[in-house]
Amino acid sequence: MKTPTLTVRKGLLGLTMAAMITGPAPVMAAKTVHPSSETETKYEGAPSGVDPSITRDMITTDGPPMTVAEFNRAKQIFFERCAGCHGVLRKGATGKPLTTDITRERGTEALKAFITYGSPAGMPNWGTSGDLSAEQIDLMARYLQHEPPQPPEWGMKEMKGTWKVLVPPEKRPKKKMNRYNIENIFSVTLRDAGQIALIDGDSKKIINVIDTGYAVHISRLSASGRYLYVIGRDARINLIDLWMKTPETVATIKVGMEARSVETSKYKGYEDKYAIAGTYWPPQYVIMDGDTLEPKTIVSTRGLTVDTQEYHPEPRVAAIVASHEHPEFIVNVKETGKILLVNYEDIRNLSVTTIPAARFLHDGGWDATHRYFLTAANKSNKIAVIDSRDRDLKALIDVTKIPHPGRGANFVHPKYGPVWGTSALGNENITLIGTDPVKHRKYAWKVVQVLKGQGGGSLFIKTHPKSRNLWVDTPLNPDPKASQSVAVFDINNLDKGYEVLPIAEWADLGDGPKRVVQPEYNKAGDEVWFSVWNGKNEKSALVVVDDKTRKLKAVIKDNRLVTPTGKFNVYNTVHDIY
Ligand code: DHE
Repeated sequence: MKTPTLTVRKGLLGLTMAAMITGPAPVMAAKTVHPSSETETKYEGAPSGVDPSITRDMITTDGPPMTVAEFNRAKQIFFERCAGCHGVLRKGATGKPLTTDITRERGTEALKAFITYGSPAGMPNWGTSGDLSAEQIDLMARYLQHEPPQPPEWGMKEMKGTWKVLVPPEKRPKKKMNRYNIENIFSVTLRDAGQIALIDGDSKKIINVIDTGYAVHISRLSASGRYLYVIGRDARINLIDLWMKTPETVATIKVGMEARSVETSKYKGYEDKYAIAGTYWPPQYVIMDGDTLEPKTIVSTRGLTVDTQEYHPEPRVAAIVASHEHPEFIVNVKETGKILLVNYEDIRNLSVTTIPAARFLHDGGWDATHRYFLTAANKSNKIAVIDSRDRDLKALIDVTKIPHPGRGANFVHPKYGPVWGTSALGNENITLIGTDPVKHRKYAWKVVQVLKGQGGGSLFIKTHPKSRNLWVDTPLNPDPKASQSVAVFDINNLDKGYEVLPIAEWADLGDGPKRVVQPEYNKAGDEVWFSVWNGKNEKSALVVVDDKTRKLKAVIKDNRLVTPTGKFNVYNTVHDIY
């Protein structure tokens, strides 16, 4: 058995199946349209960040005959294509559990049929779509009847083995050493390049492109607005000092093998004292020193699910926000459906309030007062509302279908007062929820209006306190007319419906999927930036729209802008303006 070697696999996301699997080129069947939503497949089925070559494998005699080489090929396919939905340990996540008690009962022929044809519930038709050959499907059907390989854990020793302070705090600038308007800098995810681009929002020029974790995911800011925390899907965190002459990484650490979220402490008196990161694998979170990323306390999230109260070995950490009401991090745990309020006053003797919400917690954001955290339990079709002051669940609100808010959008509705909105992966609904339990009591924590957007496949919705526009993207919609444009509503006249802006056309990039993703405002709130997310080997761009006129203002093109997706304006991210 190979000794676990951890290799950071840049661009793993870009590897095609053919490059991964030796052996006879798969015979691709004619592609057919998938019965379930293609959207979900594109979104949930991203490759796992865990390196398959380091798992402990046990090919038991109870499963169908397989050689080690076959097992390893099947394992590679599973980690690349299936772990995102079914979990690394196959205990089930947004996809069904595939543990051997279930798969052996089904047997090889039934599993082959299921993998070939898929299901309307979201399982892709890997055979009839031509993605997997009959031989590969036979391999997978036998593989699933063996115990799932288990990646190694990742504890303090492993974290400290990757932890580097490149510039100690005492050696960092005592004042800002550059002339940038830092509050209007954008940190832009360059997803498949494993980098971020720092762009000066005033001049639209790239300040620096910094290597980060592979398939870098999100950026978050320190309370001070000086430091940027960037996390990659491979769970590598970069701490970047924006005061340096050219902003650069000053500390880095790898907190696991797969991750999505990072945040710093924001409560008065504790600003940036701690940073926290949550991982998909291993399922845990770690509290670190905010200034250096030194790991301090690691806590597993393994435990029982809120609904059936059964043990789950792989509850992944999704969104994390920092409370302004108490010295606490609010941590979404996806597969158990629990929201943890982690109190950091004493990180040796952690006190954690556990709030049962709903399974498959994902992303979310604050209401306009920054007291209430509204978060999607997306595959449960619910929005949970957490009162960060009273530390309890205010409501579980039914919405459809597969809500995906990002951090959501807050505005004052002409009739219902303050509302928070989410769009959805599974349909064209844009759901508005009342968020004012004082002056608009009867609308609080209820769906007050459902707008109809361009279609499903929406990921992000955004507005700004100085704007009357509500922007809704649909990057994962199968129709390029929707995925390559954006819908914008007039908040003063929502019933009028939306206007469509041809963002990808304005970027004028030529071939490729050119998905328009994630509206993000500048500090002044008079520009909206969009990513035109093209293929890894095609040209991408950022498009800047004038928020007042809704006219094209600028297109930022540069060969270094490889698959731009999330953009995080420093001022708006520090102050949770969305
Ligand atoms: Fe994300 C936020 C998880 C795919 C772009 N994404 C998040 C958050 C989670 C998450 C838990 C909230 C973090 C927080 O607030 O602390 N994302 C996942 C996945 O599990 C999923 C579905 C598949 C995967 O394997 O990663 C996934 N995400 C994607 C993409 O494919 C996107 C569109 C492109 C990309 O860059 O990978 C993408 N996710 C984003 C962005 C945010 C995000 C831009 C932050 C939005 C914000 O405004 O805060």
